[in-house]
Amino acid sequence: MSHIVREVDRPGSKPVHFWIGGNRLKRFEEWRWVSDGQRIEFFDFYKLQPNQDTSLCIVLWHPFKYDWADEPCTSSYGYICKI
Ligand SMILES: [Ca+2]
Repeated sequence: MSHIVREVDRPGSKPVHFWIGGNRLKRFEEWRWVSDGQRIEFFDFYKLQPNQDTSLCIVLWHPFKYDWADEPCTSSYGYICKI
């Protein structure tokens, strides 16, 4: 993940959060990749994340040094389509 962070966190760039295409349909359900429905088997959530009932999508969260956080899927952030 460090190569992604280097790419999105360049000196002087505006801090932005990034969707990575992982979500779940309800709290306590499995996290899956939106692209193919595969179950996510590696997680990089920041401590105490995920932590919200209504946050069902995974985002690289800038204040957490781009560790993962759960956020409401309707929030407007940047996105990463393919690694
Ligand atoms: Ca959260």
